[in-house]
Amino acid sequence: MVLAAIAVGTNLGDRRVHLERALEALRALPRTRIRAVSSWHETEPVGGPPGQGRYLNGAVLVETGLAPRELLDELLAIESAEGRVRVAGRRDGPRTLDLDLLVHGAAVVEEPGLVLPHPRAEERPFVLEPLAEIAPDLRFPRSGLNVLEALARLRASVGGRRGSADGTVALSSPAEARAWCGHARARGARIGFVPTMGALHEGHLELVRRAARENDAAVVSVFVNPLQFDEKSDFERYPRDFAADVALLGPAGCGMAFTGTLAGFFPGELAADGSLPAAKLLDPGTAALGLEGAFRAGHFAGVATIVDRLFEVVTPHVAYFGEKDFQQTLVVRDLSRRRGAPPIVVCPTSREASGLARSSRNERLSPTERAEAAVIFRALSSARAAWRAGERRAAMLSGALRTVLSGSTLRVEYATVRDPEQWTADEPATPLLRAQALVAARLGAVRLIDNLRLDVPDGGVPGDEVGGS
Ligand code: PH2
Ligand code: MG
Ligand code: MG
Repeated sequence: MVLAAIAVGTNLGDRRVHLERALEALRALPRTRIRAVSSWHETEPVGGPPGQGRYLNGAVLVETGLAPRELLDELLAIESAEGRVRVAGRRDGPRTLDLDLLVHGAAVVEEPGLVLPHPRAEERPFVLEPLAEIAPDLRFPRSGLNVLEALARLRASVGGRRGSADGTVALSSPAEARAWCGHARARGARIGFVPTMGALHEGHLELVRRAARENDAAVVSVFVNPLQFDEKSDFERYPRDFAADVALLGPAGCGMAFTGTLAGFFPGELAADGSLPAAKLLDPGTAALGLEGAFRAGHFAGVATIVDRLFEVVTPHVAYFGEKDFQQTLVVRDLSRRRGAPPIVVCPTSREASGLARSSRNERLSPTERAEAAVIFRALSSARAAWRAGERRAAMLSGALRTVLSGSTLRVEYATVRDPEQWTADEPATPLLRAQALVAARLGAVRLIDNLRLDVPDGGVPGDEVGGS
């Protein structure tokens, strides 16, 4: 018995009826058992005469004792029983039913009427996409690629290396992303990775442009990670529109963007209720102590766990994070040190003209609130002015923050100062050599965070390549 894969296509007559009857006939084949059937994919005709209708395509995996030629003859018999007509004698014309033998075990055959593996299977999305659902690991004996790898190669060749106006390859699962990245690396491409939760704005695009500039391929993940949300309502309200994100990523030079589900990131690891068992969460280390770690229980364990998995999927040469989530950059740097890679590049916070740090959550602010939120940057700037005037005591610097914030309606969760290179859960009591001012505050239903390095000329990031090797 060997595994054989069959492609199914139809674009004439009642297509669903043809497909159902094809399955019935396949079930009735001698010495053959159906192992899996894909869903039906609506596809645009590829090649062939103009004006033909859309196809329904699918794939079937069978276990068979029939030899390749025997199975092929059975498939041709099923096609003719279904009234397949060759319009104008063309082999690429519309058809009531087309059954193509794609792969028959390890058979490599080149005979009249029978070429195995099917010579065009690996070039056709309408073959590979359904087949990937049911047999992602099935190998094409000639190229040696499995179905996911062949799909990745196909998309990479269509998508181009650096991305173009619409050249971003958009993938819907971590498994496909892993295969795409594997191919990119095999071609020798250097991968720059930007993990995101989508709802992309100019700040994200600055990271992506930099990743594209400094590498052969910029890869972006778009995943609203449930593990890092401490508030269910925040998770539910987080904006999601993958197609809109992909449309922004092409012009920024992104080569591949992918999304996925928690189950896709952690196959076989979720509990029955769809959650990730606590034992699978990573320890986020000491940088997670205090501030965000204190106000958002479990947040950094969720961040570390997904970032670790993202790094494993993408295996980037370098990863880019925004300084806006300052404590997160410390947690991720720790993580990458423990793993030995990748180096983490921290990029300056992108700001609106008012100084407000760009954030997907800003979308939930009213125009009035948005104007009011700029007080956070004024507070940070006031602390920096105090630093420049010679103040080195944390309590006085954070006092400067709070003085400005107290004149607003923001509900401050913390407004404080840390040594950015020696993280402590609490505010340092001895005079600082370096200082990072950090603020978290709520405005209406929205929680905002921001921070500013005080001891550099314009709040830039000194030595922005940190962690890794
Ligand atoms: N089959 C062809 C030619 N073009 N296009 C789609 N979308 N689906 C098919 O099955 C198909 C095609 C020749 O077999
Ligand atoms: Mg055919
Ligand atoms: Mg065909």
